[in-house]
Amino acid sequence: MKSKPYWMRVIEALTLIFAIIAVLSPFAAILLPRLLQPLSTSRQSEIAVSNAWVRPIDVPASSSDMEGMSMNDAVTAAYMTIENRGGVADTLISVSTDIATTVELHQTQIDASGIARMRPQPEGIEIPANSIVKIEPVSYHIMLTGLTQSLERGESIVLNLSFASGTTMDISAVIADFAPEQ
Ligand SMILES: [Cu+2]
Repeated sequence: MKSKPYWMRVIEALTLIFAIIAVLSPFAAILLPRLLQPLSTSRQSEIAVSNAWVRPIDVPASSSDMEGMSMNDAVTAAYMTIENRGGVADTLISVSTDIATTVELHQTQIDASGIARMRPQPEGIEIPANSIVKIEPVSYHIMLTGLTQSLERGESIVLNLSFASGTTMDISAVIADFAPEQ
């Protein structure tokens, strides 16, 4: 039996490649825009996070060797602007990050004698429908305790946010002494 000529095999191979591309292209059309979406936006809940920043802190290298004792003295705070573009309220319920053992949502309140105190917000921070909540030094902060590394100005860290709606997102927070320019 005579084998197929070389040119026919080439055409068959090309046909197969084009068929695979044709089958996969609708998936690419669906997946590519999702991959290209900015890190800080989420389709499902219409929550958008911007201006995230975290205060720098120096964690001595030796302290992390001491079984978490003095390591947990290292404390800093993160801030950000959260916009809810949807018609349903949502709540930021928790934040986590690789670089801190504990992350808590706190509110800053000035008491009768003018002293600023922090109050944990175990229920989370509500982001009402169609509104912007600023987690900023005078209102709320995200408290990071037990840092495992120093935070150097100009670098950034990743924070994972979880909302009551089930939305989770990774956002990048720049390490700085002040909020970034809007
Ligand atoms: Cu605090």
